[in-house]
Amino acid sequence: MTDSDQPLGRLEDLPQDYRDELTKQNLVPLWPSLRGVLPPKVPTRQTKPTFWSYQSLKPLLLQAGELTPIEKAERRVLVLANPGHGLEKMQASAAIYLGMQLLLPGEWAPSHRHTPNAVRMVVEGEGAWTTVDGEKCPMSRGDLILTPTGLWHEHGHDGDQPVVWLDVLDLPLVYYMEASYHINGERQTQVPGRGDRAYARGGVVPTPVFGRSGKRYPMLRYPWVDARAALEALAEDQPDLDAVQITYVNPETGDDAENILGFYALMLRPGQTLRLPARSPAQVFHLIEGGVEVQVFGSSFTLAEADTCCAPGYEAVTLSNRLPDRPSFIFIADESPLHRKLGVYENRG
Ligand code: GTQ
Repeated sequence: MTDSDQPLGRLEDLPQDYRDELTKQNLVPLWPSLRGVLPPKVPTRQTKPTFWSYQSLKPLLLQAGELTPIEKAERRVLVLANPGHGLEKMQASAAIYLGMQLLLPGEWAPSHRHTPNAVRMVVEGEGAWTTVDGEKCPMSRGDLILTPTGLWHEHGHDGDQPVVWLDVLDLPLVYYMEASYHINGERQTQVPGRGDRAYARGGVVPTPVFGRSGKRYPMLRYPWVDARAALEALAEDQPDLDAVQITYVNPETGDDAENILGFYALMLRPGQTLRLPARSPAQVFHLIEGGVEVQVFGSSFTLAEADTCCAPGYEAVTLSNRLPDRPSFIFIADESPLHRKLGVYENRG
């Protein structure tokens, strides 16, 4: 037995009148809780590997469209909640919030801005758009749209079928920090200019006379056609490359697209199995195309298109493409930018 395994004194070992006096003065003895907050070697994780089937949740989401008008919801969302944290906490992991949002033809989710950062991954339906700080971003399947901290955003829908997208926010962390709030605003006026066009070609960036744009968020929409083409080119160009993966970045600086959560797209070659090493951040996997089995920490999930699952940090994850003749494409969100900034990022292999 090493020192760190020594059992420490318990609360019950202390006389009741002493404990009462501590409580009266808002004091707590550390030692009965020390191992709880600083467990040996591996952190305690509330985040349980959890799977959400799109086919199963979609009828409930459409039902929400009948039960609750958009005016009564503002954002008509079913939250993908991790039972390990308690469903009422509405979190997928310590820092990640996931929601499936429904917008029906003609509906409008009014303009607001808030401190948490968000992205939307479009799941199905055509004709919707999100306007972010005046830039109107069309929403097509697989597109990633950023609504970073403090930027005005509203959603509208000119198509004729329901549109569904996956919201990924760092809400649990920002709420925990007591820094989460929103402000409602007026309908935005569209401004000219589209980041997804200006930055459509990698390696070259717009350079107005006085230098680079200097915008923290120069690109707000990452079209799936471009991300997918980048993955296919990578795979073709490097036949031996295992992790055919791209990161969604700020095209001006190469930094992560947002400050707290990281966003990636991964292509699995036909029949490929890929082991992701055990790293400290929790992760979310959402299948854009194909069929994938995800194994993590004794759980195994079979993801069909539009299905989502999450994995706690400090666990290796194995991804297998179940299709022998076609690639599969996964959207991944994780807590890496946060862990790196805090200095707690680990890769344990
Ligand atoms: O679309 O602005 O899932 O503000 C949660 C909070 C979506 C949104 C969510 C939000 C939004």
